Amino acid sequence: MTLKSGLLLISLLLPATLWMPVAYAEITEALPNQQQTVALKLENMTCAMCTVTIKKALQQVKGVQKVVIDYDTKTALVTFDDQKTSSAALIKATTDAGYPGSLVTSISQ
Ligand SMILES: [Cu+2]
Repeated sequence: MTLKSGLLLISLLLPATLWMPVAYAEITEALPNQQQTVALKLENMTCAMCTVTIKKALQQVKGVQKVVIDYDTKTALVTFDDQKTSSAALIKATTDAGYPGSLVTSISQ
């Protein structure tokens, strides 16, 4: 290998080694926590106690990390691990509790 081709090789490898820590950080951040947030529109909410019942029902679903219920808009914002549960399972949980739900939007994080 000549000195010239050696330098060329280093200049080719250098950008790759600079990129690697960045790519690696993205992978390690994304993998342990496959978080997803969905908004569910809920039926039958008539009083403040309903929000407590729905919140409890959603929190019992394995993989659910955060539940925020908005009584005024009759929606639940649920953050969950999509490796452990799904929006269909969340809807089943609220429906079983007496509050049929439907998916409004899916916000990936
Ligand atoms: Cu109620």
